[in-house]
Amino acid sequence: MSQEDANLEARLEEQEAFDPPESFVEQANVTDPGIYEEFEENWPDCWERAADLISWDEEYDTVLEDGDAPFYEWFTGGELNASYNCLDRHVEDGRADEAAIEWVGELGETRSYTYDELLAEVNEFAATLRGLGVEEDDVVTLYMPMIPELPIAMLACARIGAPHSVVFAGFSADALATRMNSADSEYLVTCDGYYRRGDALDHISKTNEGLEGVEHEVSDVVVVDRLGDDLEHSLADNQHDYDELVADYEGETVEPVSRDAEDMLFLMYTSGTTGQPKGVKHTTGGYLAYTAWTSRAVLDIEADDTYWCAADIGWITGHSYIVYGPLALGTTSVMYEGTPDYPEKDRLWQIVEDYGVDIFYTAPTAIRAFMKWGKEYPEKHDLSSLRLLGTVGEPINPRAWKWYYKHIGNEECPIVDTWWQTETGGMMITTLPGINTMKPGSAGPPLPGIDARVVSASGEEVDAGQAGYVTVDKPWPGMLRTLYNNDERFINEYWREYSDEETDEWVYFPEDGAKIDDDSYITILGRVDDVINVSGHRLGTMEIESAVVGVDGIAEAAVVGGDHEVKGEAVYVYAIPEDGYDADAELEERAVEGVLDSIGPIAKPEDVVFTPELPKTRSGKIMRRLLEDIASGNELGNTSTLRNPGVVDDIAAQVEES
Ligand code: 6R9
Repeated sequence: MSQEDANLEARLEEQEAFDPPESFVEQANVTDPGIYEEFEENWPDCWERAADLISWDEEYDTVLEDGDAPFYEWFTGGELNASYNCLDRHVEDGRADEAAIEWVGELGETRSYTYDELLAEVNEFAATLRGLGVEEDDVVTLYMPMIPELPIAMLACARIGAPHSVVFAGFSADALATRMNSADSEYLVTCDGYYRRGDALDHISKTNEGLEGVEHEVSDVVVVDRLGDDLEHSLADNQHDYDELVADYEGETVEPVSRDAEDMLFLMYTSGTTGQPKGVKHTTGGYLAYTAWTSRAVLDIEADDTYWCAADIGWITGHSYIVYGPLALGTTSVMYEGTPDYPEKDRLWQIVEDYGVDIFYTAPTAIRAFMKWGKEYPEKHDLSSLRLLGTVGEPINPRAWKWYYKHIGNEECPIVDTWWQTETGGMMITTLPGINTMKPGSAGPPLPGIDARVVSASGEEVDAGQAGYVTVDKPWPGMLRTLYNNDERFINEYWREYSDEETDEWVYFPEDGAKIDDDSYITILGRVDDVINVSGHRLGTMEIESAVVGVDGIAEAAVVGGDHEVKGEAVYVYAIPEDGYDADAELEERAVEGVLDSIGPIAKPEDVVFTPELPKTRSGKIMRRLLEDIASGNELGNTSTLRNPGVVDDIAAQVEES
């Protein structure tokens, strides 16, 4: 390292607060610090500012309807169509020839869709879905990787008022079946396969295996041909080739259906405390207004920008900030099919340079990988088009933040560290990039109008410097409305903990721990439930445990998250073999297979440790904390409350050996 570099590193390391660069502030969408007070004084009508970013077919009568809390309703009486808002209105505004989606395939091919072209594709696929018999309110499952047909299908569903349920393509056949069963979904759009690191991956076999587990009749399956001759496969009677089917509807248009603001736009399944994934329900008006508003205020998106969220549309981040928010604002959204290190570790920076990306949004796990690969990769490229950087999905450590700030942003781009969840629909806690000082590692204050706090177990706000739990004490437009077909679980999961049902005061509990700083900034510490965060992806330990226990030869298992340098957390399995089975490499392999089959490669265990016993309290509960400490290589906590304290040392010794 040169002396100059070393000085710079030393300066950065010490610096704890960063003011937004002047050049950014001068042009930012939101710059008046008075916005916080304005929202507070004018709550809930302040949210009309978000609703004003949307075109309504029918104006709403009421901003917030809280008569049946916590089943809140937003912008009631209003009617709108999300696909109209993301497409038609921009075409009508004379922006037909502006790029809506710039797609980059892993093998190097590109596809560019102007707003006019995207609208035409969406119209044709909407007509196709109608032709298959899809009606308003039928849930259509989309099991697709990062190919343009995915956002096209989402917007086509939105156009005809059919909620979509996107299942991440990396999820297993079982996961597809569970979600289709839960949503009673009779239609599926999928593809033959896709490319990963240059290899053609078979997706249709996995799809077919999943379909075998669907308990009701599936009317139609539409299959996008992504691999051409690279994969031979046959189609069953109810399966149709996407292109052939759509060809029958060439040039057709479909009038966007006016949806009630509170009609469901989509379902998104996410992991929770129990083994069953939760079907988070988002509605049309509040969600679209909220994602558009946060895209504008936090990501600073303008129509003329080229914006890139390098997430997968199979997760909420991609729904809100690749598709709905950015397209509602009429910007250009970049979509990349592949991995960041294929063919080389500078792939993303090549794309930033090629497209002149203005705004880049990714996860800390990716940033830690970039750091590991080295600054020479971004240095090969001209990244001067960048104006703003963002992160999402997990806490970012200050070192990674500073690396991102310096080596990607050249100290000229503010970073927004945005805390939010599948359930919140959009960002909740983050700095506003044109207003607030940034503190690496701390997400920042709650957004204007968001009443997030850090409280103790009994619900009292904690003092500065103290840790506690995040709560949100007032509703917001992007919030989930319920868990699909399960109002009771909705109340139990999110509202029971801190609400006072007698006085009808409802408090949302996101199940995250946090610390409050003396300037009211919130530092998120992580999940406080049985959910672990692997590379920014949310996984339920219970789901993984049931997969492991489902393997022949395994009697009991405990799954925990342990610290991991790049992934943040990684999956560690502790398992007791059944009598008569050897704790050998074969059993370990089958345990890993079990997880891959029931969830997918993202949940792949880092290590499987066999043990004759698991550490348990006297009441028989597995002490996960201790296993987490072992997995993370931490000092072991108190073991005196255990029924079987000796087992902990045995396990720890075994882990050290391996
Ligand atoms: C958007 C998304 C939600 C969980 C959430 C929290 C963690 C998300 C974060 C963050 C620290 C951030 N999380 N953003 N933790 N800082 N900026 O990731 O949704 O997949 O539902 O995960 O992710 O623990 O509760 P989702």
